[in-house]
Amino acid sequence: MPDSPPEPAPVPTPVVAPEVAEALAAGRAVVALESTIISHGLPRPRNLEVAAQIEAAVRAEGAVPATVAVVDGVARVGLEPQDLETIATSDDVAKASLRDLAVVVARRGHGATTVASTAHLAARAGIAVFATGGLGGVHREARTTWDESADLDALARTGITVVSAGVKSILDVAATLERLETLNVAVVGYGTHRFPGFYLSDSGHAVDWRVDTPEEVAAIMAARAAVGTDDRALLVANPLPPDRQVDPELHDRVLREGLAAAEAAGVRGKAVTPFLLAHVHEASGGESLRANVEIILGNAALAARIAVAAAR
Ligand code: PSU
Ligand code: MN
Repeated sequence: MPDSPPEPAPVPTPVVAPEVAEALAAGRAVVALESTIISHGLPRPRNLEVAAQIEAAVRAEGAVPATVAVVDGVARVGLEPQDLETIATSDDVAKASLRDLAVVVARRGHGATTVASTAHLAARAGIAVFATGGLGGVHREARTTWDESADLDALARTGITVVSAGVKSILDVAATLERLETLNVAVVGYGTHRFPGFYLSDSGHAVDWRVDTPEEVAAIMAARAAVGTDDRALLVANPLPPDRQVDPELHDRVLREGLAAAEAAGVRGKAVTPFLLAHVHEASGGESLRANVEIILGNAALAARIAVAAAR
């Protein structure tokens, strides 16, 4: 008998951490968290510290955190401390948007999930609420580069409530809001009628709906299920308080320089966002990093309060 070729190892299926699975089964509050902000969005070694603080902020409001990432080829919803450390410190962590997930899993690699892939894996696990810093969206110059974040497509087809401080100000905010409207992704401002500008409390654009309590968001979530529009995302836009935003003058200068530097360096594709964020963090002398951390911690806490209200 000729030797038959070795059986390929089975593909590892996504793993929901026991604590997260138990909370979901009991109907308790869970908040999903992305990991690209940890691996590609924040500088080391601060990133690992912040990753732990984000989870703590969720717990402090009575919800269970579920950070999402691919570790050694296993898509995980809920990470152990050593997994979080791998994503924060390893040099071979791919930025894994939705289309990259299967490649990273098949290769048994590490992947940090973006808003798109985090929302996808979290919703599949039955998680209703997700916190991030800022969403991807339509880039400036998209008319010539066609650079529009895959986050938008994922939000249009994933039933999850996402808390963010708007979209990053490196983007074309007006165009992104138009795309969200086209894609039927609902946007509500938390405590405001203005769409936040990530580092800035106000992007200069309005939103149609304002909510003021987690209970109001939970009521909208229930109504979405009732009318059948819960097959796509609900976006809760949560601004930094005005006295915590980055000085608008510093913000505009640093951003202008960053866009010029990206253009000069020929940065393309999924490298654009990490490049611009790193430039802004460096050029603002830590001020944007301070704001970025406050944004994500504030969003994690609000997401937890919404998840708690929705679980009642
Ligand atoms: N917000 C941040 N830092 C980040 C990101 C968002 O403050 O690093 C990440 C998110 O994971 C988001 C991704 O999904 O950037 C968007 O990347 P792109 O523009 O390549 O789609
Ligand atoms: Mn892009």
